[in-house]
Amino acid sequence: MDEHLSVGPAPSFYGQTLEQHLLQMQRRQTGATGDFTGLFHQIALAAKIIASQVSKAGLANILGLTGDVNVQGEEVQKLDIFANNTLVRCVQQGGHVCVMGSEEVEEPIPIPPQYPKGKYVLQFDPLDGSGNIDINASIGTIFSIHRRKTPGNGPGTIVDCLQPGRDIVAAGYVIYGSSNMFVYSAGQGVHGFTFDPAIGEFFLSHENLRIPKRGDTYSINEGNYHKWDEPVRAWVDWVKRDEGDHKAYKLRYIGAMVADFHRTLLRGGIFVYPPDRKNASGKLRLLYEASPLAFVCEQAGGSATDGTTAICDVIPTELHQRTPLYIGSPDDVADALRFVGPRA
Ligand code: AHM
Ligand code: MG
Repeated sequence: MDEHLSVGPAPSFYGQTLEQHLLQMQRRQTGATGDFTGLFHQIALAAKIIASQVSKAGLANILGLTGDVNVQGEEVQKLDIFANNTLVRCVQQGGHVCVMGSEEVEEPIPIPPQYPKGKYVLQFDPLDGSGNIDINASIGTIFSIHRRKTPGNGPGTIVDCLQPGRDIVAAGYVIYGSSNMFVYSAGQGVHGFTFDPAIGEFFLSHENLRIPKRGDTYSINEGNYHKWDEPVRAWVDWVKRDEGDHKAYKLRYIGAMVADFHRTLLRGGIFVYPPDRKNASGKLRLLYEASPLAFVCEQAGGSATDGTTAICDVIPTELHQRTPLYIGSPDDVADALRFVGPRA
């Protein structure tokens, strides 16, 4: 009789949360103070708040342009500002960072005097691909964490911000898409967590992600074809042609790097934003767009270059420095470099 009693559907199995995963990693590190886990907790909190606003952007009447122009000379959308302020407010009081850098703010962001200054530096693009907001397509947040370089425990400076990808302690991104995901690496592989809105937590869904050695997709704004240098055009002409063993690649481009990169990470292939006649150094920003994704990509077995140097080895000289970017499966990046790389 008892076996016929219904107690509702069997509970679904939930794996490790982002926080549990971080705590487990922390326990493996001798001398870990919990600072790092605390900082991640604040970033994850900001991500949840941003995700919640993004998902009801239309309802919340938050769509549209503020009319301001950001430091990149682009019109700022309301959610960009909201995302920026959310990250700053969630992180600044935690005592884990000494300075921050954001795509939306011209100068390094100081920690207000009433809060303690920590040993980390956080840099971020609060809402990458914000042009996609109005059409309900994926957007994301990108971040990187470095150790501070300036001595002591006073306010951090621009020196703390201008560090190469090679010195990143952890980096990742949050994608606000058909589901919301938090993907990060702290130098021990790349791990992806999917948000369950009913529970309000990110759960481990993609452990130890590895990018395929080669894919079958290229991702580039081909509308710029006539603004590119000849080597970039030659590579694109080749990549979409059947030639010997090489089969023509598919083109996918949503116009939000987090989304294009996420697909590239899972399925393989290459994402490219080359220099062009309008943007001599490319369009993407080194410190809070290219470097963090290059770090994640390398950790997943992929590669990332500006055409000459591995992105992680580029020494930044400016907070909002731009860089060309070729990122993805190692064999696909190597193929692109045969066309655009330094001549042997
Ligand atoms: P944003 O940070 O202002 O949103 O700009 C960066 C975005 C990337 O996400 C995307 O890959 C690229 O700009 C798209 O540029 P384009 O429209 O020139 O193809
Ligand atoms: Mg961006």
